[in-house]
Formats: sequence, structure tokens, C-alpha cells
Amino acid sequence: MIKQLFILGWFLFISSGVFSQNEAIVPLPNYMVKKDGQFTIKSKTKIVFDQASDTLRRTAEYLNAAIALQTGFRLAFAGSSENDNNCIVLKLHAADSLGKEGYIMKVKPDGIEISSAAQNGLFYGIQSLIQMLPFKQENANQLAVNCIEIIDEPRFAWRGMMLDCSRYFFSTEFIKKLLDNLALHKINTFHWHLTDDQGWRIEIKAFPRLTSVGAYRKETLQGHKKDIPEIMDGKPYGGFYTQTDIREIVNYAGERFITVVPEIEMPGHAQAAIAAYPWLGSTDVPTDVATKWGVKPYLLNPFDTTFHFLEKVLSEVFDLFPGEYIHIGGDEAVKEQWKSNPEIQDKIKALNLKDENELQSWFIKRIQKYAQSKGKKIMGWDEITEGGAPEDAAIMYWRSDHKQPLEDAVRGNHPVVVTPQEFCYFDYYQAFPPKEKLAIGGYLTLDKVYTFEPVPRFCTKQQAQQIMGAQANLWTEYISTADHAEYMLFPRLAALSEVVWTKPDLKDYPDFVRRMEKLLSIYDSKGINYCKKQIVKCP
Ligand code: TNX
Repeated sequence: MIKQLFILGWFLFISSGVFSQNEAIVPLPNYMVKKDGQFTIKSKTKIVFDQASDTLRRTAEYLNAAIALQTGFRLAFAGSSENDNNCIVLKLHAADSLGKEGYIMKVKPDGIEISSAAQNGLFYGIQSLIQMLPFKQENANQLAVNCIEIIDEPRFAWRGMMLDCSRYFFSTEFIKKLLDNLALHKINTFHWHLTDDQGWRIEIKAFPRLTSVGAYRKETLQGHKKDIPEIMDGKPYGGFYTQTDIREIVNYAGERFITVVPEIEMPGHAQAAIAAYPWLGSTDVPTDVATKWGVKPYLLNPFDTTFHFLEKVLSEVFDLFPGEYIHIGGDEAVKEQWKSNPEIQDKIKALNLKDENELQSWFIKRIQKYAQSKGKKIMGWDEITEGGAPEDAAIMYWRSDHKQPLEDAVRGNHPVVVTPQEFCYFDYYQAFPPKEKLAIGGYLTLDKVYTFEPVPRFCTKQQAQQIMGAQANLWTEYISTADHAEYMLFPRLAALSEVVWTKPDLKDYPDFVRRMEKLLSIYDSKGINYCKKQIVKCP
């Protein structure tokens, strides 16, 4: 009897809301206090904001679309709340300690107010409000929102996601859908991997063969690269983004407060470029665009003609992407071709360099100087620390099993974005075959992503400031469709969004899983093909 009473008491305790205080918002806001009562959004509710601002209008439209999805009606816009109580007010306030991405949201029984020092914060406030709406109600004539006060700001400035569009090409339509879904998770950086051995995907007007030749491969490897015998599909494959497509994507991303960081790989991962223009290569043997996966030997040569080429390419790239950073790759440049080319060896001697690593460092520094002269900063994979990275370059750390480059990057005062394979490689399995589609390997579960701590343990408080943030990488050797890409990204991206947004001491995996239920219904309403196997996994 006592035991039964205890169980009943425990049940009442839980259902009284002690454990369900948090609104189901992902990433979890950093301060959130539930208040009594509800505000009800009805057809006569207005969204109030400065009518002169097109940006605010777009943000208000974002909210309106989410409301219309459930109610079928759209709210009217107004310039001031006058004496009307029934309003959702979007307000810019003076700069404060929350910064431009922070926001304050107050839901009271008579209305909602979201305020921020900048448009970015208002947009994120709207994303939180969208997640607070009841979901899966069709033709609802009103939507009740719980009263609450939220004061929120992100932990990191770089909250990213990388998509490899070289190994497989993804349509602009898919990328737009992806950008919407990144915005839902308050991700603010889309790293666009546009060139690699298996395809050059960005139109460069000065060098048309980059796309007429470099964007197409003869065929593609089927199955895993380790499978024997190798099976090729025998079908030509390719595609590229025109500069018009790129502008459209950059603009679409900008409207969602997402910066697009393009990646143009050098000196390695350059086989497609060398196939298009053999004089860029380090051997006399011409090559084709790669048809199989894995690290390739083709390196750009370090002669002036290559730099003139790269400067022209980059000047077009700089014009297309307004962001501060451009990613120049720098990873996995095996140096065999440089080692066996006598002219390149002479160049190493003439420049008084020790070896090929120092030549790569010299190469990247030359590109950095050019970028700097155009007001841009470069970022590269952690291999650019080998032989010394240029002073103001940011480092993207990825090799979980090589800690040295991370330490070198931090100690060398470089800004660092961490994307270690162990936690951030979303091309890894989430479950195992035969039930799972083929993947590159590895094993990265939702709960493991959630446990990721971006600031390395060895960092002092001061060094921790150099960690700009983290991102998920989706390499696509084994991901050829939009549906599969979504399956690999979601819900793992939700876990990563909390890693980069929420203060570590507030993180709580069981609570995250509980909040995910709501987010999953939003995923359903948006037709996201997420992985359903992970979400039940709660330790
Ligand atoms: C390593 S991460 C690569 C990519 C591959 C990826 C597969 C990095 C900088 N280079 O070229 O696609 O592994 O996981």
C-alpha cells in the first residue's frame, strides 16, 4: 500500500509539471521562466513592427507562414500596437550585452513582445516562438501559447553545417529547403563545399572549362570504395551552379541570417580543375574528373600561372559571396607529385624552403595575401598548420586522431572552428547495416553528438575565446539524394544546434529527447526525411 501511494505521489509530482517546465524549444534557450496563463493567437491578432523595414517584414512573414500552416489564416501587419492588446510586437532595442543574435521574448496573457538589438535576434526569437506553437492542428481557429519569459543568446558565433556538393550535386531547390531547416535550428553558417576531385560545381566566367569539363565525370563507383571487385555504374554524372544560382542561394541564406562560406579546394582535391586545365597540374599526364572516392594524388603546381588562375577564380568568388571568410581547403594534399617533379623541387630550393609542407604553407600564404588585399580572410582545414599557417587564417579542425594541429592552431592565436570527425561527421553511420543504407563508416549516434564539447580541455579561459564555434560536415561520397542527405542530417543537427547555442551546464539529454518530440512534428510538417531510429535512444 505504502509502495502504491509512493508511486501515485511520484506520478502526481511528475505530472504537476516539475519535470516539464521547459517549453519544447531546440536549441534550449539559455534563460526561460514559465509564467501563468496563455496568450491566444486569433485571426484578429496583429504582428506589429516598423513598417519601413523590409527585413522585419520578411521575419514577420516567416511567423505568419508557420501560423497559416495550422490555422489557414494570416495575421495583419501594423506599425504600432495603438491601444490594441492582441499583438505580437517585434521591437529593436538599443545594443545590449546579448549581442546581435540574442533576444528577449515575453509572452503575457495580452500579447507577445520579442525584442533584440538586431534583426538577427528578432529572427531567432521568431524561431523560438514558432517552436512554441501547438503543432499538428489543421484548420485551428486559434493557437494558444504559454506565458513565458525568455532571455537568450548563442554560446558560439559560428554555428555551422557543411554540405559537399562535389561528390554529388544537390539542387538549388534542396539547398533552399536545407537553409530553411538550418534557420529553424538557429544555425548561422552554411559552408558550401563546391570543388573537389569528383566535380567542380561553381561557374567561373574566366575559365569555362572548369564547369564544361570539370563538372562532369564519366561514371561513378557503386558500393563502398573498399568493395572488391569495384563496380562502376557506367553513367555520366554531373551538374554545377551558375553564378545566378549562387547569388540566389546567397541571397536566400542572407534572408535567413545565414552566411554562406564557399570552399574552393587547393592545392589538393583539385583533380577536376586539373582535368579541365592540365597546365594547373604537377605532372605532364592529363587526367579525368575522378570517378572513385578516396584521397587523390593530383596537386595544383606552385607556379605563377596557377596563382594567376586562382586569383581570377577567387576574384569572381569574392564577388559572389559577401561573407568575411572564404575556405581554401588545404586538406589531404599528399605531396608525391611535388616530390617527383624536378621543377617543383627547384622551386622549393629557390624559395629556401625545407620541404613540401613548407611549400604548401608558402602557397597558402600567397593566397592569403591576395585575399587580404581584397578585404577577405581565409580559412583552411587543419593541415594548413603544417609548415605554418598564415597569421590571420582561421583553422577548421577535423582530424580527431591528430591533436597537434588543434594545439598549434590555438597556441598560434588562430581563430578555430571545431568539426572533429568523432562528433561532427554526419556521413558516419547512425545505425548498422543491413537495415541502414551504405555509409562511409564510423558510428555517430544522436546522444554522442549531444555530448560534444567544442572547447578543447587544454584551452585557458583566454584561448577558449578563439573557438569560434563548431559545425556538422556532410560529405557525400555515399549520399546521392536529397532524402538521404536529410536522413543523415536530422535529427543529429538538432543535437549539434544545442551544442553550439546552449550553455553547457544547461544541457540535459533526457530533456532534449523530450523536447525533440515537438521538433519532430515540425520536421513532419516540413516533410523532412529524418532518421527515426535515434530518437528513442535515451540513456
Ligand atoms: C576527409 S574532412 C575529407 C573529405 C572526405 C571525408 C569523408 C576533409 C577535410 N577531407 O574529402 O569526404 O574525409 O569523411
